[in-house]
Amino acid sequence: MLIAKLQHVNLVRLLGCCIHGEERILVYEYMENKSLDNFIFDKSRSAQLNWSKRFDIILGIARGLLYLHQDSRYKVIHRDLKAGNILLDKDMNPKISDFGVARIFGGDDTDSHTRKVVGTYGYMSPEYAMDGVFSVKSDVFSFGVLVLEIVSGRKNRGMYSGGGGEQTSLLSHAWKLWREGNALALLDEAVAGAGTHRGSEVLRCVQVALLCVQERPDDRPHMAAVFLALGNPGAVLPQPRLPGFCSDRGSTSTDGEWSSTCTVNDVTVTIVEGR
Ligand SMILES: *[C@@H]1O[C@H](CO)[C@@H](O)[C@H](O)[C@H]1NC(C)=O
Ligand SMILES: CC(=O)N[C@H]1CO[C@H](CO)[C@@H](O)[C@@H]1O
Repeated sequence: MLIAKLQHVNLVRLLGCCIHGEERILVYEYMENKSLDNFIFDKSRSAQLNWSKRFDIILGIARGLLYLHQDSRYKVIHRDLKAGNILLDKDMNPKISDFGVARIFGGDDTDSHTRKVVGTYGYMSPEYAMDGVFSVKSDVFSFGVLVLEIVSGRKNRGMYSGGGGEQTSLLSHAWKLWREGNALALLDEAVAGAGTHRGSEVLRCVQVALLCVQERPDDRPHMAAVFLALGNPGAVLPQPRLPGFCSDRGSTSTDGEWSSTCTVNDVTVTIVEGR
């Protein structure tokens, strides 16, 4: 019932359903180009997604999520936003799918607790993964991860070599490059090589994504602000603070080539990378 009532160009459309004995089937519109993860994480197919297409996809996902959070008559928290849940139609327009775990909220509820944490590691915000607290801001966190994945062509799950031989997650890798003023290096080689990207747009996407994945939910922007920031070249954006989960990587070692002190929630955390 919920899915049928939600209609937006960036949400997959439900055509019908079938409940027959044990079998429950939802029938969606057909998505010719499968899902986003098939493209961005695949070496041969990622080249088919140039920067302007990726940027369109990011804007489309933001539009769909803004609708779920704010512009539909219901307030819906998706709870499992990830590359595999972004379907692509024949023109590569993104459509958010899989509302299996979505929650619908009345006007005044802002967040909620659950004992059953459902979602996908790598996309879950710290407060949701650890305490089962979810809100629109946990979706915003997942959106930030997704944007970093679209920009870089890398999965947040799994570790990457950060260059100096050390292993690093996508979030801390992005944060490190941002702090070094080298965020353009995050761009997928398949895109960077083509040379048709607009650097200022890439940087704005990375900055917005880092704002979305900040540790404290209150520091993260709402989707309305995210959408405005993405589409507005003149937007003046705050400097992001330390991303979620990255404080775990705090280390007492100071002999790294890169280190940074950041204040999070009145606690001073030192990150050392590149040992
Ligand atoms: C990006 O790819 C699309 C097709 O997917 C094409 O229409 C467009 O011209 C390309 N843009 C650039 C800047 O190469
Ligand atoms: C980039 C890409 O693979 N696009 C395909 C999406 O689906 C349409 C319809 O099947 C194809 O024509 C496109 O080539």
